[in-house]
Amino acid sequence: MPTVGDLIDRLESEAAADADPETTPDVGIIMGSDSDLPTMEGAYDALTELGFAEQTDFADPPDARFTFESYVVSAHRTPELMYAYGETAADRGLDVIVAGAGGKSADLPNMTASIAYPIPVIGVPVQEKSVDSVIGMPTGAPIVAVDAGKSFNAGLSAAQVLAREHDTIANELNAYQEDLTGGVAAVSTDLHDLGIDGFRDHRHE
Ligand code: AIR
Repeated sequence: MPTVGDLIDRLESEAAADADPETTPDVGIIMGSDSDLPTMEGAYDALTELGFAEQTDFADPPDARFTFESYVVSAHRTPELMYAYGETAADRGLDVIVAGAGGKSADLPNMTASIAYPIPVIGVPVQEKSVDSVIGMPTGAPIVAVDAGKSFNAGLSAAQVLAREHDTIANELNAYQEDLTGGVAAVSTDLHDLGIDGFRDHRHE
């Protein structure tokens, strides 16, 4: 069974590898527990919708140009791993981190924001009760955060950060927004033209 020490060694050797930035994961998705996965999957959904692929092997990137990786990192159960992840993030080629944690002591996003600084961290409070601990940072120690559970938006925000440098991602973001707008227009037209009863029937068809 792999140990936390093995994972730390892995991160450190990847950081020392001086890999070509085009082959490293662009976005790191980390969460306090695998029980956060159903919530954090939204970030995965957003990024895959924008054409990102998941990188499961640092040394063997997928064909897609833009990639993300995912790890469980607990601020309280594995603080050394949290430090290693934040400290190696830049050298491992990450440009932005999406970090989610739940419970009242949801400290992974805020601590990672300080350790990985100046890499931006987008915090996801997994539950409503986690919001204060994610966003409550002192002056000078910034974090960007989304509302409780809104990891899909965190994925979009991560892409926005990368889009400042990469036109391909900006184009994907614009196409996504056009689809969203078109979807509202279609629903609005149907609601009006079919009437509420007709719209309900149409939905259940
Ligand atoms: N958590 C894990 N390590 C530190 C914290 N704060 C959070 C996880 C999860 C919650 O504790 O992010 O939302 C419960 O975790 P578990 O593993 O008991 O289900």
